[in-house]
Amino acid sequence: MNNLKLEVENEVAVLTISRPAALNALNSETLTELNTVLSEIEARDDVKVVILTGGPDKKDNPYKSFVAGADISEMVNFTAAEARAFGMRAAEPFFKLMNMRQVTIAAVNGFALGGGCEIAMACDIRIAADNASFAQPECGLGIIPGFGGTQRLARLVGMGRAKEMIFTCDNVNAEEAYRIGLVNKVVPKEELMDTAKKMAAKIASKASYAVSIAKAAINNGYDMDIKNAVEMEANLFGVTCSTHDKKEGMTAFLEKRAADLTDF
Ligand code: CO8
Repeated sequence: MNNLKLEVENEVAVLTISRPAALNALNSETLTELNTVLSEIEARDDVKVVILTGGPDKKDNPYKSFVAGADISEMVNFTAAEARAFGMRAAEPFFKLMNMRQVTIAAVNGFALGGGCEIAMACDIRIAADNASFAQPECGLGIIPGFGGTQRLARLVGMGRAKEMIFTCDNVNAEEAYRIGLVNKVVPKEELMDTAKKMAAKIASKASYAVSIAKAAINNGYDMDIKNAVEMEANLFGVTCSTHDKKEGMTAFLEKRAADLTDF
């Protein structure tokens, strides 16, 4: 991979987007690599959580940029058809981040602009360094957020705030992002990766199959009416009741011992 780095340790994958010369902007090559590596990760039983972060800039500053957007130099001459294809090239890996059986955490270490904000929103959980900033600057460039931003931002922060961010292109700092529900927590930048890894370890220590089913229940039910969503949940609850982990988890509780949870 030219633009991504993958490290796996203790059931947690750290996937780093690394294009130092362009503040980790997403070009076609990076999106293709991302799509491939996420498929590979999803097939691995030794990875329970994926942390997505941005690599250092060309001056080796690790807290400059998460992802500074889609690559403007690639988009500048797009025809409508090329633009659509580019959008779909991103949609596939973004849906993988959203729906893969592993939990995905964005560790936002600086600029999360345009496609950077959008890829963070495709993850299950967002942790921001205190210097991180978020924006959807597309309307200042004559385009709209096209990597899911018009849809995911409104779902996360509500329509009014999403419209304000998208129409004004204003930067939102980490504290404001936390206040409006765009990120789950804000930590001093030096503590970002430790915090993300601690949360990942906690999630990985739970019943991983149950976590993946819970993720599917939340995602699938979100766009359903409540009656069908609750019925779908009951069916998935039934699925978890057929597992080793359910028997072991409950028996271990009753026997007052630690559970040996193995399903995934
Ligand atoms: N694309 C390409 N190159 C970029 C990008 C980008 N998004 N962002 C930064 N770079 C490059 C710069 O051109 C510069 O390159 P060089 O050194 O060769 O001149 C290098 O990264 C460093 O950047 P700066 O010198 O500008 O660094 P500063 O610290 O001065 O500024 C900023 C940092 C504020 C982040 C600034 O670089 C900036 O404003 N970047 C663009 C941010 C932006 O507008 N992002 C949104 C892009 S549009 C988008 O994401 C659309 C997504 C949906 C697409 C849907 C398609 C279907």
